[in-house]
Amino acid sequence: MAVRTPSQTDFTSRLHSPAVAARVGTWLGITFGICFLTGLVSHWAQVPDPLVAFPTRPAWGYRVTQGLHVITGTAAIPLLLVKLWTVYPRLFGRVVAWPPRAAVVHGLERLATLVLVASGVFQLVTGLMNSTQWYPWEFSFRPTHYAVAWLAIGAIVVHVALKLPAIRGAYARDVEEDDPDHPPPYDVEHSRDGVMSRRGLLRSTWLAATVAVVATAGATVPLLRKVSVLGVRTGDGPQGLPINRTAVAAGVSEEATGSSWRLTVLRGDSGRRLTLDDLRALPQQTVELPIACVEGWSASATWTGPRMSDVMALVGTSGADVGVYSLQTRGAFSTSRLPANFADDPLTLLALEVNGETLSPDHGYPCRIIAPNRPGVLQTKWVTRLETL
Ligand SMILES: Nc1nc2c(c(=O)[nH]1)N[C@H]1C(S)=C(S)[C@@H](COP(=O)(O)O)O[C@H]1N2
Ligand SMILES: [Mo]
Repeated sequence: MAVRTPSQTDFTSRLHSPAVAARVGTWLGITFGICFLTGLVSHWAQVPDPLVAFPTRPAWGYRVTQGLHVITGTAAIPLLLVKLWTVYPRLFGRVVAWPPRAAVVHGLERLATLVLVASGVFQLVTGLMNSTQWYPWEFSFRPTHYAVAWLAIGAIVVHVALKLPAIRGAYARDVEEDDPDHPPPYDVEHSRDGVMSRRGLLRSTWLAATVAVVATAGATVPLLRKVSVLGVRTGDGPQGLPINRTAVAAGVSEEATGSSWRLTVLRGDSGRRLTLDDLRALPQQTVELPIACVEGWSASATWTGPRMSDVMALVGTSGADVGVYSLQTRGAFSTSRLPANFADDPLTLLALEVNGETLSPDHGYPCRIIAPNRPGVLQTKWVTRLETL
């Protein structure tokens, strides 16, 4: 039997059309755009020493931007799958074009498409895996996801610019109508009507994206908690708050957090060693602040403890970044850097209690950082040392 590569004319479904591609592509562009912008915010919040300080207000800001990041990324998954399916017969199109100018444009278009597909799939797959806490790769997630985001957004800009005439054309007529100037490559008379109209495909696509959002958004939108069957975090957990990593998983023993525990506060050569009772003797504040995990879940809680600025004032004046070190010995989350504007903020606490109870071991007993507008990953638990940087 002779085997041959298919050509575009073999794909006779009317669903493989610019009419569908342009419409799904628009929503894909919107979701990737929101993902990109909210991703920049998340990156800014996490770089150790940014050019411009990340603001401490609004206190709920990171909860909203990171929630949006993960929700729009999730919605983009069904959109990307439909878009790829709609356009994939074009892979089998003519590679060589003539005259040279057309060949250059065509080559560029193909290159942009290749970068776009590769980076888009990479971002959604690694992002989804990250939001389920599955890290089977060797590379560091955040810098990689950040670098590839620029590739993706660049390729989107080139792709949209090159496709603008086709996009305009697609929106100029009804979805079910073909462009008479650019008829489909196959014999329209004998095209397969298939099981679905283009409108039907678009409706199913919007529905799939909505289901994906509703099934996961409850991780951060309290009203949706009950319906979000796929929500990575349910809002349950000891003391009414989910746990990211338990004390056992972090290698933090009961012995280390027992009566021998001390908090070392350092400023240059001068330092203090404080007991838990010393911290309790400082003026106590109660604030309501969310934990907003980069993985997309978030939950609000009431925290009580001394202000960070009051603790640091024990060793001198404020105004410096503070290094935060935990009892956890390994792992990237065992330390964090508290920028000066966060360390001085009246809402930033060295929390001893959550929701009216002493912190449970898993929530960071004896004490943890809680600061406004800060990624969860930087709200360090089991703190043992603070040091001005
Ligand atoms: N020492 C330490 N602190 C940590 C972590 C960690 O792994 N180790 N995880 C962080 C992450 S990713 C999040 S989202 C929050 C979650 O806080 P919770 O487990 O009390 O809800 O803790 C942060 N603090
Ligand atoms: Mo997190």
